[in-house]
Amino acid sequence: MTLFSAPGDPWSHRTRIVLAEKSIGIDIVDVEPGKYPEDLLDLNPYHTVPTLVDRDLVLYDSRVIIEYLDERFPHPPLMPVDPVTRAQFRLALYSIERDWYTLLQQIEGEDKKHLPKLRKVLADTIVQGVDLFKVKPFFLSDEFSLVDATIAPILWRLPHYEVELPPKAQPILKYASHIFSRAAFRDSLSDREREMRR
Ligand SMILES: N[C@@H](CCC(=O)N[C@@H](CS)C(=O)NCC(=O)O)C(=O)O
Repeated sequence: MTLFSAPGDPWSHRTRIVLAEKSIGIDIVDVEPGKYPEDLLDLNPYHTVPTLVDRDLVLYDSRVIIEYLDERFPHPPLMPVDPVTRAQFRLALYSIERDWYTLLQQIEGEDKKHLPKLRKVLADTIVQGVDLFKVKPFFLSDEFSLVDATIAPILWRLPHYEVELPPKAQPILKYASHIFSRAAFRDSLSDREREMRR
């Protein structure tokens, strides 16, 4: 299997976290946004990373990829079994992608004028969910899940993008250091991501 991944991209990062949690051996091809190689452009009509190649199967969109990995490599399972909790976790994935990832993408974008406002909106959006991080060691669960793999790349990047969480976000910071201390999380980091917190 091959994963085309950008070293600073949070969508690629969540895919690398899932690979590391499941100890899946894979060739990771580092590519730079705007300079993707021809073979990647031919494989993925949307010209995005991450893109996974598993023999004849080509998958893009990190959600499609991580759900495939969880089904193809069932141990350890990264989604709950019961349909209601699964649906709730899928809803959490949807909200984090739609709210947190979209805001981070805007912060990464060109328009410096709106940066302070966008940083504050992202911090406020994250803090809104603080109670969800008080209940269990992982996101609403005793076990690490795809939701944790999705949250972690954003929390990891907050200092790099100068997004400051207020004091009441303490349970989120505690949750974050718990996730960041996992061996799989450390293994998932590209050199560029390591630099983000040096
Ligand atoms: N929803 C997609 C988003 C992927 C995405 O936007 N990837 C960026 C990473 S930088 C990308 O490849 N953009 C195209 C480009 O920069 O040329 C996913 O989950 O994979």
